[in-house]
Amino acid sequence: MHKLLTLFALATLVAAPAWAAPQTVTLAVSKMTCAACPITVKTALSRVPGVAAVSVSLEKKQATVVFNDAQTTVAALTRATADAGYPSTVVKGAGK
Ligand SMILES: [Cu+2]
Repeated sequence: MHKLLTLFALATLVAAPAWAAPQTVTLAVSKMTCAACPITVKTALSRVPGVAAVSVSLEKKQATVVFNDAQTTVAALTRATADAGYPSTVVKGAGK
């Protein structure tokens, strides 16, 4: 019985990445200098398919993004901000 539970736990771990799961990532966004910048960044991130929520802080120069990892990747998010003129790097979360 114990062995069976272990196997089940392993199977769950292996299967997990195939399921759609909401992920949260915090990005450090450079070049935000005025009140309009966060709006541009937020719009750029919101347009990425799979993004569920975006909040951008001008004070912290950070964007927090909730996204579906079956539809998009952190790389696509950082590319979106860079394309809008604000290169970003991952601060924490999503580990990929
Ligand atoms: Cu600005």
